[in-house]
Amino acid sequence: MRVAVVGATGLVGSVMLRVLEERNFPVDELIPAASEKSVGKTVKFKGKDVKVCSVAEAVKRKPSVAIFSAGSTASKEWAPRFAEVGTTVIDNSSCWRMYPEIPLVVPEVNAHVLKPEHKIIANPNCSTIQLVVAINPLHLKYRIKRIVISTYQSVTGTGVKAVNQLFAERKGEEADMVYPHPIDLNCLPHGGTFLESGYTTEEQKLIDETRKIIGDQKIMVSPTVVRVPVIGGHSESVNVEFENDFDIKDVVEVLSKSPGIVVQDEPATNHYPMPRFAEGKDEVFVGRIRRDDSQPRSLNLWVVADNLRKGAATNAVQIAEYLNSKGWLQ
Ligand code: 11C
Repeated sequence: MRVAVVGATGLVGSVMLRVLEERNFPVDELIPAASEKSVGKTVKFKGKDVKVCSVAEAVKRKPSVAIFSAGSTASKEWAPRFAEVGTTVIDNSSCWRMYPEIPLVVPEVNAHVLKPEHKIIANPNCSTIQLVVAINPLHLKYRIKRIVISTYQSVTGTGVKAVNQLFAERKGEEADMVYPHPIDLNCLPHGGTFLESGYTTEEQKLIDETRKIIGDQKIMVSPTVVRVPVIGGHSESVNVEFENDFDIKDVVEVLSKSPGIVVQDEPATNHYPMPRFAEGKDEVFVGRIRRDDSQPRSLNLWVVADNLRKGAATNAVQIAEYLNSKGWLQ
């Protein structure tokens, strides 16, 4: 199989290469592509140096699958060109996610929406992916009415320049400012850009993408996105109100048996999910599972995942694995 990784030199692109290697995706030919300034550089794949080519060159090589992590502008321009030559595109940007005809997929939740004719498939936003992996099994059993979510998002979600800002500030060096404020020893209630509604683009994605992936437009979502001086993963405080009541032991059992979830919930030994320990892992970690006594049929959860892996690269590779298992990649 010929596999193109578009944006191969970026933060998510480099994790994508590692995930393809680790999961032993059947790559016969890797086609790392990036913007003109990176053409000619090399990336390491399975112990070999592979030359980075232009995106136009990657299209010419008609890959079986192209996994994009190069931003919305590149996806808008190039995804249709790959699709025209028969390549299936799995796109990490927000560009295609809300088009009704484009599937938005988290394999544990809605792989069933994929069809052989889909040539562009959208990978959701990182904070949505970990949320829906954790709550969909509970939705299937108890039906979700409303979610109140506050996120604690890693600077890696913004990109390598944000990581550099954090560490420059920490060392007392002059930092290139990616955020409008210092990020070290601080929290910014600001992810993405502000919309007229007063919400941010990151918050709006949590509303729209959650409904689309779970397939229920009636679910109410009340989000607050916060950027925190953390690397390793995004954390989420999630309050869920259900239509039907639950038994807390059953909730723990459902979560423990659901694919992609690891329950870490032993308060007596201070065992709960944390981004430092989610880093490098593919699962979604769920803990602090407790009834919300302030209103009926409501539950509190703490949900953590590595935003570059399950939140981006791993989810994209899992989609590719699903397509391959069906024999839908050329
Ligand atoms: C963040 N979730 O942490 C973002 C990064 O729509 O795919 C990914 C943005 C997106 O800032």
